[in-house]
Amino acid sequence: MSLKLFFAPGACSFVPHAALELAGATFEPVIVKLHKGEQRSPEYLALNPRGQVPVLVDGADVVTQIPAIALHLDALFPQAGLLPSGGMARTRALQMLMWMNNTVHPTFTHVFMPQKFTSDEAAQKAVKEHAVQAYRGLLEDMEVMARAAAPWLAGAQPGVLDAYALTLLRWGGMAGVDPATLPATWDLAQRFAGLPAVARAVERERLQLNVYKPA
Ligand SMILES: N[C@@H](CCC(=O)N[C@@H](CS)C(=O)NCC(=O)O)C(=O)O
Repeated sequence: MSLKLFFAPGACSFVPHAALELAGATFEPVIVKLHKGEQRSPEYLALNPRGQVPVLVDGADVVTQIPAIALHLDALFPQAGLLPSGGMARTRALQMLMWMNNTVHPTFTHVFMPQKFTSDEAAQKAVKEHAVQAYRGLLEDMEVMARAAAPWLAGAQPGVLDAYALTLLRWGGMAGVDPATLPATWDLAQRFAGLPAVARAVERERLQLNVYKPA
């Protein structure tokens, strides 16, 4: 098996990055410098025409989209428990994974890249302000889920949901949300980052967990 992960430090690609480390996988990490626009190079667009990270290359196959990559890694490394193996626990975990990916994540995109949604600068400011409020509310919803973590979001084993929660909480800091106001999520993120396998991904990305700066 030959696995390669295209990732950007601090981006959503942390989810498969942490998952690969949790699974003890041998993989080649390839950094994509988003701030330099490397995701729009012809070579990268040939790999992923959407010009985004993450991209997982498994042999001759290219897999994009975090839920698809998560399911692919879960199938390759069933012993890692990246997701619950079956029953309602798996259904609930997939429900949370899809919500993180299709609701929370794109709301942050409106905070971080309002220029993707309008070229009007005044409108960009309004989009961002509105999205910051919406994002805060979604993190509060995630806090309720983190309070019920036992001890991880999907139950007994750490996995992709915890990696996503850590990422979304870090981004909250950039949106002006103090992680101290979300104590269960903050505790979860610190416990997750402290796992030796996850610490390897944190170190490779040189991630600072708390990036909140008071306004
Ligand atoms: N739906 C995609 C979202 C991926 C995404 O939003 N990637 C961002 C980083 S978090 C990206 O590559 N942005 C670069 C750009 O849009 O130019 C997934 O699940 O993989």
